[in-house]
Amino acid sequence: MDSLISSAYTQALEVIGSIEPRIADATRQELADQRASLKLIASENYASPAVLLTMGTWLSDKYAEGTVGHRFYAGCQNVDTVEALAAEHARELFGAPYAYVQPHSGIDANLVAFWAILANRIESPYLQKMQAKNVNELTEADWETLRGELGNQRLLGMSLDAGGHLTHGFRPNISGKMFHQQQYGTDPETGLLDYDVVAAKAREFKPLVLVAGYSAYPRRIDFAKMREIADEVGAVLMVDMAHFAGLVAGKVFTGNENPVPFAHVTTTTTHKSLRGPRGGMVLAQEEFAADVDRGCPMVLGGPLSHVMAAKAVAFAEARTSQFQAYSQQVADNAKSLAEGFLTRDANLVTGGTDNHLVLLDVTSFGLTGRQAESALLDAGIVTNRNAVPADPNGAWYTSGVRLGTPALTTRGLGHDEFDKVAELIVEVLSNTQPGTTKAGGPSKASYVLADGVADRVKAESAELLDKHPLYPGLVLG
Ligand code: DSN
Repeated sequence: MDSLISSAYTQALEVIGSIEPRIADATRQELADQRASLKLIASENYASPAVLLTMGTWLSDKYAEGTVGHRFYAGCQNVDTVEALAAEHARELFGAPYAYVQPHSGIDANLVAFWAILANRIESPYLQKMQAKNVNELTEADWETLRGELGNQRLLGMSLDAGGHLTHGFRPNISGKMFHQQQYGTDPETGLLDYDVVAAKAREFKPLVLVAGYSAYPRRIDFAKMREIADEVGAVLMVDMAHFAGLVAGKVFTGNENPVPFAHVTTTTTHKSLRGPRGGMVLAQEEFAADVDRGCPMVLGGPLSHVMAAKAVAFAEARTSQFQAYSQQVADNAKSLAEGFLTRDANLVTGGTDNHLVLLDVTSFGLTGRQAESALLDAGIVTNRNAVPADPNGAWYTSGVRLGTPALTTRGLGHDEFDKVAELIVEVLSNTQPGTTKAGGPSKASYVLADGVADRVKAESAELLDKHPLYPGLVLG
């Protein structure tokens, strides 16, 4: 198999290089760079060669707006097979009554979910006419009323600096503009979600949509409690599990920690801890299925058939016992990483983790997140800066660095190696000083990394990485 994969990619890059060599070169270089760095971006992973190869085919050439068996283009029989299979695998994997595998990204999935919730829950004669396709009966005044009704619905979601996502009602995002929004945060002392505070806000605000889920919260959520809150105030519970879908599929998050049985609508990406192709998906209870199904072409452009095919392959991989073991290791490794920081006196938001990520507060190193991210990159450690709750440095410079274990766990790193990763990170940050601006004042961006540290850390990382090669057996000729 290794030689087949090596020869497939070698030949593919030759074909690509014969047309645009710079693209072939960048693709080769990306593999080399990924192989040589410690990738700790919590939202990234390494998809299997089977998933990657599935994306590089002529399925990409087909337009297939609509849904299975109900397309706006002729000749979609094979795309129907692909989409139906991906949806079937997704339903089985997550125990969901309905799955929509067309969204191109997590943000697209959330937009489809928002539209489906509005269409399903707003009791508007105008909307009913629109759904019944009698749109020509609507006057300009009707449209005006409809826009007012749709545009003023209420959404309550977790704030960005507490770990929520942009699409959970962040003001500058479309979700914070199309909805009348309010946000819940985390406890200022513990950094933890306080369900009583969420419930109190929900009672007062009475949202149509209660959004749960996160991009940078290092803890699990009790979705039964969130559903209770939603039910009490008559809200729809929408869960964005983009970050932890792999932990749900891998049965690490079960019972109240699995959102799928509790949420009316669950959205996700497919490329993070789930380790599939870059893309999105919506899972829903039956009552929302017809509205979600209208995602394309009412919200989305034509589905990417080659990516839906790769989703089917990834879901087939995710139902194996190997994937379950992998997911458990992702969570175990995050604990090792967190312990590695705590034993070296570094500060973590919430004091630790019980999912796949840790949020390191770099204030105690005298750095901004931006300085820390850049210094770590110099040493071959790829992370992303991230706001911490009530961050004094805002969302651009930040005071934190977010670190996740899904990618390096795919490479095979384990407990002791993640402790070593924490040691290397602390070594870099302890040897980094904030720089100055051109005018000589304090800078939030520039930094000075002590001589020799980057090379020393790179050499130590190389020892870890060489033991766990990325795509072992893949040799480009
Ligand atoms: N870009 C994703 C992440 O890094 O969490 C969220 O959009």
